[in-house]
Amino acid sequence: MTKFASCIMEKNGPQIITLPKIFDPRGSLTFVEGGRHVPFDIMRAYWIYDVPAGEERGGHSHIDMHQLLIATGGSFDVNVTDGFSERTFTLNRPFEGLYIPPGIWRTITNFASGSVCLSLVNLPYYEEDYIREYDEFLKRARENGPII
Ligand code: T46
Repeated sequence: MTKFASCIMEKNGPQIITLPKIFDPRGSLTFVEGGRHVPFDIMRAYWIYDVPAGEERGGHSHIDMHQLLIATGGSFDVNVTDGFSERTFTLNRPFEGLYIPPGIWRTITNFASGSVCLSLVNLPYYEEDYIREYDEFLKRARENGPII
């Protein structure tokens, strides 16, 4: 975290980061810079959309991946746990992102029709970074201690 001194974080766990919002009569604009607004370099972006009603995404944790999730359109819930406690964040504002550090199990639920979930992360895609078995996640969580 020290590398990113300009990114002010209250704590290390999952948290909402309010991004700059440039109001303009033509419409609003929001931007994000790696290392400035989020405590990691942004290497990859992907987005989830056309989610059928009642479907759920996620259901895993990451070993090294830092992430910012943004509802660029619509609304959904991000349920996070560190294996000790859990929280639910509702994302529905394009100028707010949910920062998720490594070691957090997440599920994304309650997608409103037409929602888009943008994800900005610090790593390329590789399956070895995923923990997809909840028992394995809990074992690692007990070794690492609480984050939330
Ligand atoms: C996360 C949540 C929010 C790729 O080939 N490249 C990629 O960059 C990504 C993200 C996925 N994929 C492939 C891997 C799977 O065959 O796309 C397929 C679906 O991925 P997955 O089942 O992991 O999707 P979600 O919605 O469960 O999870 C995704 C991200 O993988 C994950 O990092 O945090 O969105």
